[in-house]
Amino acid sequence: MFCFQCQEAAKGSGCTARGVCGKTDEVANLQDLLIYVLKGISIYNLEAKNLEIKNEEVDKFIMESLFATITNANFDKSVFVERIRKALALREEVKAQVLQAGGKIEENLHDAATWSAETVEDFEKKAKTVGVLSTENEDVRSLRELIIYGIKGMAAYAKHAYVLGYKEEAIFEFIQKALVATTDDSLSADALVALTMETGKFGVDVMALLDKANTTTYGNPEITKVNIGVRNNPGILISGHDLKDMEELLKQTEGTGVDVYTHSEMLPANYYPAFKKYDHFVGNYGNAWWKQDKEFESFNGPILMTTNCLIPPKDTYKDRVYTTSVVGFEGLKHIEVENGKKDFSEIIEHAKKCQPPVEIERGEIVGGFAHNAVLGVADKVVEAVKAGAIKKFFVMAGCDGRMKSRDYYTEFAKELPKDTVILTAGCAKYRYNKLDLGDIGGIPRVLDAGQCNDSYSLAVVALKLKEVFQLEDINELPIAYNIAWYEQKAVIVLLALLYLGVKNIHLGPTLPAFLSPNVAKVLVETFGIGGITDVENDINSFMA
Ligand code: FSO
Ligand code: SF4
Repeated sequence: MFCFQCQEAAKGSGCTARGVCGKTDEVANLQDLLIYVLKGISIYNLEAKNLEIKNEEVDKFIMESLFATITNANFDKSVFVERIRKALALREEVKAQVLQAGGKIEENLHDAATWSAETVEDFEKKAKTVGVLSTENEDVRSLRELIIYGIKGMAAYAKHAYVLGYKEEAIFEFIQKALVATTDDSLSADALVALTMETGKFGVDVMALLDKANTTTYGNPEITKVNIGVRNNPGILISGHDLKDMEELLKQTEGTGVDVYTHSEMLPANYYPAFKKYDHFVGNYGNAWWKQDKEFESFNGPILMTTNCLIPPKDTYKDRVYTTSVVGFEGLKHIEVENGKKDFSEIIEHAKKCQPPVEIERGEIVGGFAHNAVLGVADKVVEAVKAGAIKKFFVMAGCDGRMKSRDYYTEFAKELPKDTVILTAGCAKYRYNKLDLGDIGGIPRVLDAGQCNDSYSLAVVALKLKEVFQLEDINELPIAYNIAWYEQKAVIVLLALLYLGVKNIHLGPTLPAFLSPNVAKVLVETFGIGGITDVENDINSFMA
């Protein structure tokens, strides 16, 4: 295996024998092969699209397969074997459709469009030859993978919108176009850079789509105090990003005597009017994903993982973890849609037999500062900026992770001058959302917009401020960007910000291993992207 898609890539260069995340060599290889066959399907499906043949099943399969390969989503070998089989079958179906419709299929098609096998042994053999390192030129490899990771994040967000009934053909088409582009040896580095920017454009589109899906279905997030303590009933802990699962779980647990708590990236569910109305929705338990090994244990009740980030479960609580959708791990119970619905009754019955959660914290945290809520108090914000009460905003969205070096973000938040405000989204917030950083004239100094995809809200706010202050360029605003990344959703968020013209983004705690020196140089020279140093130095340079 060779994998360098996340921030925790071994030695800052790539995981080889086994992933730092716990992904096995076998699973990593099969994920590579799945992506490879997706490229093959896309070669035919783009031609099918030209012929106006609609294949929603194919679009959905590609989207979900990409999502399943995201860091910490699925560790189950059998899932990838099955997906590869399905991919090969779908590829042949689309090919037959194209031929039947009189479409043109080029000679000398890429191997991804023609290779086939039936046995797991043959899959494994092939898998070893189609990974990241099969692209020899390191700059081409770097750009190809940057695009692939971007569309993985895009696919994840597209899937969340999709389950709520929102989709955009152009997004599916772009994902497939990008997959095919990574098989094209004739594309120059410049063409790949242009495609990277286009990935950012579709990143903005997919986040806007998801924002529309979430807010139309569940209302606009409201400024909310979220309880972080516990009650004395058995509970279910729900993690990940899927709001549809959240809704179903709340409905099905109502009146059962079982409470519901969010974990990690599900915290923002507490901000939505449609969920707040449930009395048995108690609040949030715990912190970011990487602390689950301790927090799932002390929670005592069952846990539902709706998306990443899952870490390989410990035996002490393994029997209480349930997965759904693209999440998977050998030996965990998996719940799928049946007759258009997910039945969580097994989890509910399980919860009834468990002890209530052990209290690990007490109190409240405040969030819900998505675009609608912030724009609602825009006058106050603008006034505070004009009066000099707020000197600068710091966008600190992104992800948390287990590296010790991430203490930097807690220190950074603590040391920021008191006339600054942090705008956050994603699980990065857990590094500072429980510090008492105070407020500026009633505006809290940490404004949490929501999940990582709600970084879109931060962009909407920035664009609005640009308009209010009548500025030409988004970079003239008093906003600095100090973003923490971990997995591929953060890649699409970053590309979206670059597409919107945001410059001088600082990315940490380390720069991606998949950026070759030359590609990193382009990002530095064109967009002013930089890493982080130490807190004092960075704050000084940001404030200068
Ligand atoms: Fe975090 Fe994990 Fe939301 Fe990511 S829980 S790290 S960027 O999946 O998606 O922020
Ligand atoms: Fe390593 Fe990250 Fe890949 Fe896991 S996802 S194998 S930790 S680079």
